[in-house]
Amino acid sequence: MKKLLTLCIIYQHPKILLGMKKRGFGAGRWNGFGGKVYDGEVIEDAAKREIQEEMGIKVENLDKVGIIDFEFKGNPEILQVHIFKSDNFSGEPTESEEMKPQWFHIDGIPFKEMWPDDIYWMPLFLSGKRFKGKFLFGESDIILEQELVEVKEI
Ligand code: 6OG
Repeated sequence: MKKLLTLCIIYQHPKILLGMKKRGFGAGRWNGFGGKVYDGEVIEDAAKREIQEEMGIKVENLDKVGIIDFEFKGNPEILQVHIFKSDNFSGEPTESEEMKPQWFHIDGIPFKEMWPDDIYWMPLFLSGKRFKGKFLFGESDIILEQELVEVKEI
């Protein structure tokens, strides 16, 4: 079974906007903003909706830069995360019940407090590349297998 999710990072060089996830899946980690795509919902619309819900800002121009499939050993479900980038928004990033937004300089991204896959694809993200990948996680969210390739189109 495949579950579609979105993940959006606002990138205004040299800073990116991340949020501390306060509850649910990935709580305690810094991450981009996003969540589940509803049945019948356009993926990009889901990304915009989640950004609005999680920090109260509106984004118009989303650029899809990556797709990564995540699997957890012993669980048949595949989380397919569609990763977007945006460089502009309207409104003020505001803390919600789910996320606490914060800007980070790209030389100070808190990888130790992020999902362990992020350190692999973030350099591609920051350098304007597009990518596809697959990560298999084991116990304690350790990466057991990974594939990551740069692609021309997504
Ligand atoms: P909710 O299910 O709470 O949204 N997400 C991941 N992000 C990274 N960087 N690595 C992962 O490795 C991830 N798995 C899920 C997608 C969950 C949010 O977390 C992202 C969504 O933005 C396993 O609504």
